[in-house]
Amino acid sequence: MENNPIAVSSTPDNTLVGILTGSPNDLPTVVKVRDTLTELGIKSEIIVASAHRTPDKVFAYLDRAHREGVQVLIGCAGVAAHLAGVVAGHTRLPVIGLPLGNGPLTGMDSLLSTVQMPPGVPVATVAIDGSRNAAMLAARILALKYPEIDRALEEAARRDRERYDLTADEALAKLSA
Ligand code: C2R
Repeated sequence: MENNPIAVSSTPDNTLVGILTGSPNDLPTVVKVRDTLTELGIKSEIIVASAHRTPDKVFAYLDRAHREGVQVLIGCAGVAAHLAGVVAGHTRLPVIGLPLGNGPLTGMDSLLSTVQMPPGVPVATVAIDGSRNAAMLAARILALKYPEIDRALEEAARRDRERYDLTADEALAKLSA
């Protein structure tokens, strides 16, 4: 990059998004958040920690995240999903909640326990298992500061719109390919 001033990145090298999740069993859904952030050129990290089972690990991570300049936090959890809310109570960074649908109530429990926060402690809650939107919302917040992320979002939206330029038969052929 040093040889090419045009390619100088406006995005810092450090991790910008911390993704906390309540159990290793959540990881198949939660890695999709990281995948989308990576697709947009955003560095993130996943921490498996539970507000119920390992609160000390949650708080230790939040201390480190603050020190290391993480700017957006995403809390993912199923069933009695208190993780994102507890995180929001311990930081002034923006917190996004991703309710997971892996429990016996298929996510209505996690949705309500993530979204129904008391006034003053907001958690921006996305849909049940809405891993892509959790990442997209984090990216939109970061795009206010980093033009490169804004451009990546613009490009992702352009690619998404391309699907609508196909005829129905072309789209069908693509679906069955
Ligand atoms: P196990 O599969 O490990 O028994 O966990 C996890 O996110 C998981 O979806 C079952 C579910 O419990 C959730 N969990 C929470 C929290 N910690 C774990 N909701 C929390 O702190 O909110």
